[in-house]
Amino acid sequence: MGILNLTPDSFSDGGRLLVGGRPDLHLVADQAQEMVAGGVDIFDVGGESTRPGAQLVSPEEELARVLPVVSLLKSRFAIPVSVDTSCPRVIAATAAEGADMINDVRALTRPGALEAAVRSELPVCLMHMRGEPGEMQQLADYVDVVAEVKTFLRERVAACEQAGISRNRIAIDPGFGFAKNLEHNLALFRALGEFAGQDLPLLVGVSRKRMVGDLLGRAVGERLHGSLALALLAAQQGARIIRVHDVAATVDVLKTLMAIEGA
Ligand code: YH5
Repeated sequence: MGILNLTPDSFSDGGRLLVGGRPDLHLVADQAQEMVAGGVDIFDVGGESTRPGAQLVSPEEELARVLPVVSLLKSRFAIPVSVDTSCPRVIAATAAEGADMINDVRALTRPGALEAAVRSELPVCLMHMRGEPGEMQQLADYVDVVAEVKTFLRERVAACEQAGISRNRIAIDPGFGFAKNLEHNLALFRALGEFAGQDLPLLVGVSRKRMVGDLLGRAVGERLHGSLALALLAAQQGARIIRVHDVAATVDVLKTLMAIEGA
């Protein structure tokens, strides 16, 4: 899964695809084309920054960032488009534009989000986090992080199934870096095999994150090698979707694993 970040947040890779605060469709098309050349399977388009301390974005602003890009990607590429959103209006509007999946870091807990996802009939990815991005690191407090994340995801999967999203449309994600410190991230990473064994596709996103920085003492621009190592280790433990910035490099790594595993 290749990340197309449409936020102005210059912390990681944000802002690179925007001109005057809005996505520049030439820049987006070039970035998407590079990902296609690298072997991307899914685009992930996001217009809300979830960085700690980031401003909340209005539905209007989020839609103005995301909708033209979904439209562009659907018209130019035969690659499924995931939308990284928690907002019911964004779910509905992007689904109508042809989006293929909803990736919600809030696991469809916002009022109206679950209903919008049901109406969209799209597959969903449910991710674990606590609180809101601005305060979430204060909530990084667990007795047993693996058990607590598992319980949360089990409850959200049950809520989705009850609302009418069938199990074969649900993926799960422990949410690396979201209300977690390094110790929590490591415990969850070591338990990825257990998450993968729950008969739902497992999505893992660690690309360039602070977890990599903490492990290696690397600034955000120097985290490729660590991100690739974690991508491989996640896939080896059964992760089915790896969310990354660096598609070509990650695809090479995953191809070597698939060759060795004979998959
Ligand atoms: C995720 O894990 N993450 S947005 C800080 C960074 C680098 C990257 C420089 N959306 C996930 O990618 N969706 C995000 O430090 C996600 N799983 C799913 N399903 C945060 C992000 C990032 C943050």
